[in-house]
Amino acid sequence: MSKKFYITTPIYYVNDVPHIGHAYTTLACDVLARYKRSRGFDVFFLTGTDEHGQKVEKAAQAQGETPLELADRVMKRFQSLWEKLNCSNTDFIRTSQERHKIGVQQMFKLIKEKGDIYLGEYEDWYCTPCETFWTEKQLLDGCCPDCGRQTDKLKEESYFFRMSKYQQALLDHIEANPDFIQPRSRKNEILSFVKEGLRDLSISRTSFSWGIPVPEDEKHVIYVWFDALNNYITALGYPHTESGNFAQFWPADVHVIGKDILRFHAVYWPTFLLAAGVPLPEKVFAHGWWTVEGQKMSKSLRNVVEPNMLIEKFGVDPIRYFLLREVPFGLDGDFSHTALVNRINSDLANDIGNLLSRSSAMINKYFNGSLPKPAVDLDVDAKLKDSVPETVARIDENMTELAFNKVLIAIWELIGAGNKYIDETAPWALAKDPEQQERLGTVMYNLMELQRIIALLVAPFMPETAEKMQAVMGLEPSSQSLEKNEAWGGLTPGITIIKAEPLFPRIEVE
Ligand code: ME8
Repeated sequence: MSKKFYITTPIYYVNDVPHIGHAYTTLACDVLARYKRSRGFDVFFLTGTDEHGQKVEKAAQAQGETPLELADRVMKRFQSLWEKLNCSNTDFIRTSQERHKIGVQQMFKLIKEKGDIYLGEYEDWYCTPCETFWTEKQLLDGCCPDCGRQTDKLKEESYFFRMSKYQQALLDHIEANPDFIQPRSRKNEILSFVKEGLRDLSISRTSFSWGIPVPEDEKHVIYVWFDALNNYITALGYPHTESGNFAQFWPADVHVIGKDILRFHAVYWPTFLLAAGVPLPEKVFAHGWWTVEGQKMSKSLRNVVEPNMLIEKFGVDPIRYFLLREVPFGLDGDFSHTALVNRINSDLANDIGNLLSRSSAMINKYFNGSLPKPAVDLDVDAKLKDSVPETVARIDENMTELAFNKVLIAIWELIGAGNKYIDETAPWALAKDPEQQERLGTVMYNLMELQRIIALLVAPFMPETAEKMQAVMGLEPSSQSLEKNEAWGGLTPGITIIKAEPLFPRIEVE
């Protein structure tokens, strides 16, 4: 049986439109999904939308549409962005789908029958005009954070999940599985939260109706997190656990999320699963937060970075590259146009772009576009070839850690080695001496062969660029698995090398 890999993004709320922060998470998952496929894994890559709740119900009302109509409209924007960004997700789950509802209700029933869901009373601050409950912490000077009016302490009947019962089991799991919460620096934050004591969790509401009804008590709808988190298993066919995707892919290998929702994924989710007797995910990875030109991204500051606009201006691959290269995954980062343009001009146009233009132009000039046979091997060649397996090993190691920026640094060192190889071997000088024809041929072969492998390595990050590079060498992208093609010597002498167009046009700085 082939190795499996199950990776998920958060499901995004439909009360916001997609921005660069959402794109970041989904792209990171896409890179890992593509890399794992290239390593021979059977990959299930899930994303989707979180569509229920009072906010969506109200926003729809305000616009004179049904909540489902609103969700249909916004979810399409997410879906079309993922297509544009070349995301290779296997499935797209919506919490309004029947398959999700069935799974969530089943889980609710099962935990309730076990006695870990019970009916109680939920007490919090209620804003009557907004019909919204707020926690003490959410209030602004005691008033509703949305409309600024007075709130009252109110009670509502609610179902509770006995989360307190699973405190010790969760602590034991976190201690026994040091990789469960990543980056490791975030583990302590979760440990101290759990050690302070887990309270039972309110998981239903009667104050709105846009949600999944509680089985056998339909005046309640299941409250957001119990609904949303279950997407990770309902998409695989839960409650059918014996066969199909659930049997093949669960437990998830990694849930990739932003640091804002770590607590829900590292505390609520595992306790739900413990109660339901479902194995826990292997890993939850919380990445950092993007600011824009030094400021928090927000609608009121009108600085929300819209991915479609960026794609139009700079192209898909530069955005994919920039987001994963600029900031170590796990840390916060700042998005600035200057940094983006600098990366495009230096790393993309200069480094990888020039290597292909220079080498393909020389093969066309000196060998009429026919790839020569390697013959004379010198130390400088051996050094270049040896750097390939070293780089691949670094990539494998860093991909496991989701250290995308380190993977890209390693690839760019290899690109740098290629450019240095041209300077050291000075093909233009060899070309002047007819006796050096074989040597010149060897240099040209090695340069192209290096780039055949570089194309494989950059493919998870920049799939279109990899295809363009492969097209220059007449290679079919579909047959390019890293697993089968990483060994030196894949290019057959005599094939035609096309003179490459620049991979990335330089951006003039205004
Ligand atoms: O929280 N920087 O959905 P959401 C980096 N529906 N990442 C960012 C970001 C930023 N400035 N802004 C958003 C939800 N993100 C729930 C999740 S999962 C069962 C339910 C990314 O639409 C980041 O991944 O608010 C964050 O976790 C996610 O968007 C929140 O998306």
